[in-house]
Amino acid sequence: MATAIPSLDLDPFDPVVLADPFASHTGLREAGPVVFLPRIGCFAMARHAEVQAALKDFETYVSGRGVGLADFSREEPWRPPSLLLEADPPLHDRTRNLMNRVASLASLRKIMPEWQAKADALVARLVGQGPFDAVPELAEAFPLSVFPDLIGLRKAGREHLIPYGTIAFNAFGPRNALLVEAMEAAQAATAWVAESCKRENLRPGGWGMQVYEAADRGECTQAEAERLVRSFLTAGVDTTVNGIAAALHAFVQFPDEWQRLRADPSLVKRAVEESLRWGGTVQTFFRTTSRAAEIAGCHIPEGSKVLLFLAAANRDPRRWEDPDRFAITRQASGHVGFGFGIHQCLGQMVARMEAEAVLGAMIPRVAEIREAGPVRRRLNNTLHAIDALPVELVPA
Ligand code: OVM
Repeated sequence: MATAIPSLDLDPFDPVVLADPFASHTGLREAGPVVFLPRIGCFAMARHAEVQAALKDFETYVSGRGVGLADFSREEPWRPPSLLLEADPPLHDRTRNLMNRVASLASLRKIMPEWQAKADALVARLVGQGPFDAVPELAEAFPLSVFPDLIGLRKAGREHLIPYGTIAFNAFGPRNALLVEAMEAAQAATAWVAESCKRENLRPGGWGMQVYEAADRGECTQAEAERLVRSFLTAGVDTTVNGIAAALHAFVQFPDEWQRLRADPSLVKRAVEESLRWGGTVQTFFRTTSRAAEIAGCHIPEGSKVLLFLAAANRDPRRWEDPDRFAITRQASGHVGFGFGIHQCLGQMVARMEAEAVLGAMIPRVAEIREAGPVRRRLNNTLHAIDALPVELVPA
């Protein structure tokens, strides 16, 4: 006997839902291990156990038909598919192994002192300056000061990186006003990114050029290298910007946790992990069933789109105690903020290192992170993004 799958009258891409996605998570989790969303014609999972199980079973829940609402076997994707995110084995494993060697922990460790010095200088400038908007001046400024140089991008036009990320993350949802507006606003960004991925526009020594050098060794074609470099540019900026913003926002809302971190700076890695669990930067990703699936006694037919609520899984009370509480001393590992399984975030160490550098710079210098105005959201079909975060950093 199959367990009946309840229907829920929820459009996850409705602006009201996007403005406060956490409000809909309880209903999604409590309706059942699998729910059907007739408003978008997709199945959905929001509990940690099922989200993780689906991510683990990459042969049933495939990525090659797109990880957004569009089924690439029926609809043409808005750009040539990513050779990592929107690919399945064996192609995925070949490209992923190549990219893992480029985006290595060893190369990141080498540059961490340089990143820390940059974060220290940036924070030193912002402390005691009165109120400022932490989104442009810190959450955007820091990643933009380190990541494009890591890839080896040309200097001119880097302002296109965030608008391009906005398009890409909106494109996982329906063709709603958010996507149409992002595309219209950032036509030039798409062209700039395409140009920037070309070999002649990448600096020697950067991660971008290293992908081409892997192509020279026969690990992929030159055309594949160009598209793999695009993955760095698409996935590496908007995500870390909003990850840092979410961490700052968490400490604004839980000031005692900032004092706890200042009292024991060795908690910084835990704090970053907890903000990844709590913050919900990447809210959702889809998979498509390659065959009939059974999960928690529920039957999902072949060819179904399944929406996985990563951020809801990260606050599932079945998995975490008092999940809505931001608590830096908790064991947050096991969160699915970076996904799980073969597609788990390639750049996760970049994201962690950037956040650690920012918090590390703030710990000795900032006695208090004071709210200086209302937080404003930037609605996006995939990201839980912050548009404005007015704060004042009280000097230590
Ligand atoms: C990609 C990619 C990977 C992860 C996330 C993402 C837009 C894109 O390979 O292009 O979001």
